[in-house]
Amino acid sequence: MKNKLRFNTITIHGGQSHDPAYGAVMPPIYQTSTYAQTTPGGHKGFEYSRTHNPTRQALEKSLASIENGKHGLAFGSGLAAIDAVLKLLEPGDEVISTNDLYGGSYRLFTKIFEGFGIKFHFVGMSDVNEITNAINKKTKLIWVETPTNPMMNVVDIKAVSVIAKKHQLLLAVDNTFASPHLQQPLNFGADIVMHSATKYIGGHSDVVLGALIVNDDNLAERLFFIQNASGAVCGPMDSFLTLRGIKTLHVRMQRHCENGKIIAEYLNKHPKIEKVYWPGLEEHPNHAIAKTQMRDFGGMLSFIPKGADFDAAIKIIENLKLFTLAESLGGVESLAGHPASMTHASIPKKEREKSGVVDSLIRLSVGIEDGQDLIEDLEQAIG
Ligand code: P1T
Repeated sequence: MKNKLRFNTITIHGGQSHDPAYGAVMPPIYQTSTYAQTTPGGHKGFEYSRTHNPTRQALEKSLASIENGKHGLAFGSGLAAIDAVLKLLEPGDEVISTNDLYGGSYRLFTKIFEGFGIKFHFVGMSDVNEITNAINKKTKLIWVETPTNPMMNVVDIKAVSVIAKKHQLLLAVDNTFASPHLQQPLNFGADIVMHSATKYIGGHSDVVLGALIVNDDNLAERLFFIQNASGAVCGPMDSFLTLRGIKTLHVRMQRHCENGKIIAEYLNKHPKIEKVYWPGLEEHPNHAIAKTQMRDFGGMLSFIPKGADFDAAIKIIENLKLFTLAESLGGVESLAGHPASMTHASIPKKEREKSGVVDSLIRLSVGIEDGQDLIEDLEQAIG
């Protein structure tokens, strides 16, 4: 057999082996907090489940393999994974982050880590010169989200990694919106890939979980130390559900992309729609980078109805029947959200609007239902 398997095989087999006890094909849910020892330290590699758990370990190996990385670490949520990355830093250090990013990441940066003496610069990364301009002697980390939540800006990971390497900075990429099916940031020179596996990786809206994937052994060791010392790990049941999700990631993503395309094109032609943000559209400002960096363009998009204000946008969302009004994204079912009052409400209005998150912006997570049914739902809701 070939050494290097292809992505559609890696999702199912990557890093996995049948359970040694009874040959179970799926890793069993090892619902245990601790493991018997014959003498202190006399154990089979597992001591205590905050440190290691066989189901979590199976997931971590799978996560590493789907990102083409060496080490995977799983956490209790995406934010817990981001929290672990920031704990690599010290008071006085500085971070350069995308200015359009998940509101919860912004809240963690500004409301928790700024209090511990870490400074954040939020810049538009479509122009990488903005990153270079913000670098100084205290800069330690570049935090990239691409595509961004919710404006769907695409950042050129390779170009940012050249800057990061030149200045000896860590580059972390939140790959939640793309999933490893669409892009593998380590291949473009990122040091850390982060996921809210709650989204496409889990894929069924039934689990909250976070992930980090790295290649460097020393960095992995520091992150494993933080994971164990801070303790924000995921449980065995959630690890199992996420592993099950990964096995169909490639198939789900294909359909998310197909449906994303037909809905983006439908909305883009609709006389009552002002603007559609989806990187697959030729007029998208980062379409050229998206085409080279991403395998396809995904199922996330945002749009602004013509002449709409806060109330008009909410009315459209409330009219939707197949799209469920809810936070989150990346599950098999379509969701609609209002970033200004939901996922991005923790960003001050002035800051939010600077990056385009206006009151009339609607965000869609396009699921894997029949695309025509989704279009008919949007048609009746827009009116
Ligand atoms: O929710 P959690 O698993 O902790 O992941 C946080 C997170 C991190 N990064 C990105 C890009 C995200 O979109 C999220 C979570 N986002 C939503 C809940 C949302 O509806 O946008």
